[in-house]
Amino acid sequence: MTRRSVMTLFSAPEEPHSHRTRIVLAEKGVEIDVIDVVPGRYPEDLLDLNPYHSLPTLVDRDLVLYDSRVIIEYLDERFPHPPLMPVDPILRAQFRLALYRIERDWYGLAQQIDEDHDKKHVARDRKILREAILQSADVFKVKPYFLSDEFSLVDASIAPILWRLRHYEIDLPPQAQALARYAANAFVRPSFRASLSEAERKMRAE
Ligand SMILES: N[C@@H](CCC(=O)N[C@@H](CS)C(=O)NCC(=O)O)C(=O)O
Repeated sequence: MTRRSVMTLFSAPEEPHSHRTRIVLAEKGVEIDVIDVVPGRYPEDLLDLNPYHSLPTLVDRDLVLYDSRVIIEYLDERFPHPPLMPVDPILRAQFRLALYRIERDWYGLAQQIDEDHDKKHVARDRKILREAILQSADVFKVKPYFLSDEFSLVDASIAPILWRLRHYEIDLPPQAQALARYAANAFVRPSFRASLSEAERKMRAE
């Protein structure tokens, strides 16, 4: 079911912060105008609305939000079903901590890989990101999703990075089966398929 909405998302079609926002929108079944923005070529409206000119930026009537974390938490509260955060305060705190670490470590490195022009730096960042992902692999043995039977904001944040592993030229070893299974679970979700931009679809085209 789609809900009527007048929201607009300014989105970077190749970029994980925008991707996780599109996944959450699709999970919630929110109808939205997605405006693909090429970084550096921002529409006038966006320059007026967001002092940081960052993507993604969400416009919901008079409300303008930026920073993907602020946006996805807002969407989860504005459209409570299906809930994408646990109810228990301790679990919520653990999920928030996971979001913090994914943003700081994985998203930070991914951005450096995409933006740094120094080959040595990129090779170093690839290696660090690969190790960080492998270090977390045991978490994915426990449940189908991150510490849960239900898909959450944490999964919506991890999936864009796992989707891009080939794009980042990162191979996972055969021992990382649980991680591969977890990724496959996320990628087959209708919301995940619906979230993909053309450029993202091509990232894993055979
Ligand atoms: N913390 C922000 C980071 C987003 C981000 O880095 N977006 C890039 C994507 S292209 C961007 O807008 N860069 C251009 C800029 O910051 O001017 C978020 O979570 O939304």
